[in-house]
Amino acid sequence: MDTTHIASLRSLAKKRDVLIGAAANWRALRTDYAYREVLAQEFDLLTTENELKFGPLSPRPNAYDFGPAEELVDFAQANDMKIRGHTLLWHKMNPDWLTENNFTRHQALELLHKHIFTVMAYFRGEVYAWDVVNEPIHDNGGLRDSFWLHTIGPDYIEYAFRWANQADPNARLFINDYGTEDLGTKSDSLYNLVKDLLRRGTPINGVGLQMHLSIADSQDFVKPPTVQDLEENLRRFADLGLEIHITEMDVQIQNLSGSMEEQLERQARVYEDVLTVALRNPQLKAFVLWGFTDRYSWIPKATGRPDAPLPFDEYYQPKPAYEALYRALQAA
Ligand code: 9MR
Repeated sequence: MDTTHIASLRSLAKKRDVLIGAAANWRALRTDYAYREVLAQEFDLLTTENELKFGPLSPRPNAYDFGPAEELVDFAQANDMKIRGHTLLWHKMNPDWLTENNFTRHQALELLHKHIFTVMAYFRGEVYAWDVVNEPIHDNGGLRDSFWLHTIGPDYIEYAFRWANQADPNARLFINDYGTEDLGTKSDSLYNLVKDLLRRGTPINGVGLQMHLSIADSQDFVKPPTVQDLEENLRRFADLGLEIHITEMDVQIQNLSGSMEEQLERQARVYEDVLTVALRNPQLKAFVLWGFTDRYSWIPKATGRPDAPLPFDEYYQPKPAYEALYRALQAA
């Protein structure tokens, strides 16, 4: 670590009364000492990257393995970090026994109820915020097809929030999606969905904007929102009385032209702009990165290309993006 950093991101964030977090995974936590050190030093919020998804938790019917998730929770507690539970319902990473049986609507509702109560009761009081429903909006607007949508129907979302609220009344309940950071069809759909949920009295506390961005010109991926769009979008969600979490930020630079130094500077500017704008909104309560070191990012695996999307390099050295986050927190 560069010794010119007197403070850490978490100490700066604390002054501004916002949480700064990173997604973490069990394997890295288990095997990599430096990973644990930097995670605990810089962040005061930990999101479970995969360990609380339905498939990993319950590969066989009627059986749950909480071991890996529990290790993440224990680590967070030992280091005075809060936990974001990710995620109760998603269209991906579901167990085969769930998706490959022809369950009826009634059976699916029972399974949903059981899943929410089993998982949330287990971690009651320990998980500060849950992504109750993840990525419910289709990229073209409208609801995304999933086991839950086609088996239960659109009201699966409302059921999920009501049951989550019963299972742990003190947990903050979030709806989380990507591509909803700027103003556009998908973001409008999310806005209209939560507005409608609120009108029906659904217990939903906040909206998670993932913020998986790419500045690589040739990539079909979410581009950074303009400062104006982001500001306006955050304002409209905040005006509904919702909390805002930035939940999964990373910035792809693969295929960018220019020297590595220039690429990392461009990346840093995106981090700085997004955090600066987000911090201007009083409803911004947490700012979370999807990992923190390039060593374990999901992106090279998912895109099949090398990348460096996070604020620490593979050797845990802070990159310009780290300096950018630091500056943005200091200035807030
Ligand atoms: O980072 C996660 C990766 O390890 C998994 O293989 C992948 C499975 O689809 O999910 C990744 O996390 C996703 C998150 O749960 C929801 N938003 C998008 C994230 C990146 O794909």
